[in-house]
Amino acid sequence: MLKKLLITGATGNLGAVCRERLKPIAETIRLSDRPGADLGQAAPHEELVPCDLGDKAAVEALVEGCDGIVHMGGQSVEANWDTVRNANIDGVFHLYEGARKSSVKPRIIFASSNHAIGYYKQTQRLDANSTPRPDGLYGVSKVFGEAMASMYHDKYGIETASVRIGSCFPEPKNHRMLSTWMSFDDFMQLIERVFMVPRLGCPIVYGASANGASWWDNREVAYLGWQPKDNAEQFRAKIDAEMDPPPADDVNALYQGGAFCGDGIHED
Ligand code: NAI
Ligand code: 15L
Repeated sequence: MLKKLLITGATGNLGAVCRERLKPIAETIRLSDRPGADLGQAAPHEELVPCDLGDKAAVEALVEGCDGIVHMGGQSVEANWDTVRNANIDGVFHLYEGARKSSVKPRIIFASSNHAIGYYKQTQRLDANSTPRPDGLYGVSKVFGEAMASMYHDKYGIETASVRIGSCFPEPKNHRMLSTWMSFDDFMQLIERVFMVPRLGCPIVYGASANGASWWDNREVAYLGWQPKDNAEQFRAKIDAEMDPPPADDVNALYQGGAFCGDGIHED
């Protein structure tokens, strides 16, 4: 059991799920989000520590003493460079500097994204050795995060699972997500396995359920013992009834990153 688990981005979609579901794996959970975000009341096992990821001193203090970190905080879709840089470039540097300086060496889950590999065609099959093909500034920031995880592992032995999350929502919302969807149950099981396995290293994991239409191969991380149980196929008939599939020449049908590949650079 972890002594103190830090969850960043705790008021976000996935941070809130982690807050609710990860209680059994840690004695204390330290919850953080940006100042002003509504973290609510602290339960007896919780600590609330708001801070902006762009504030180096505050992030280093946030990380101190935590033996586990689920790093969900950050800019979670495409945005202008200042926004992406502050949360996902500076923020990740601050988090790893906090980890390096901490009195306790933490194990980290980094919420990477399928947008780190978004420009691969949907006809291609990827595994942990597939080189990045980011589909925007946001995707580039996730590649940066994976590189930071790798460097801090090689130099300082800090272990991180970089999870290239597909689409983690209650249900898949469109035809593309029949391939990219990850259920909350499967994600929580993955997080538990990452903290349970004796040696983690610094793997890349594709964050998707056992989808019949998957593009991703997680054989390289079989040692985690993660066995996703859900399959987006259970929603195919519902999605077919709700919408037409995208035309074959649409980015949503061509590229793994879908609509993000059709988005330009956000200038402000
Ligand atoms: P979200 O946008 O709901 O939550 C992100 C949280 O980070 C928010 O609560 C926000 O206030 C916080 N945050 C943003 N900038 C910050 C800053 N400068 N300082 C402190 N906190 C800041 O996103 P969601 O869906 O919960 O995703 C969590 C993580 O997983 C994100 O890093 C996202 O990029 C990644 N991800 C999520 C996917 C999904 O399907 N939900 C897919 C791929 C990656
Ligand atoms: C992401 O990286 C986003 O954080 C999430 O909101 C979804 O857009 C997801 O990718 C996706 O590609 O479906």
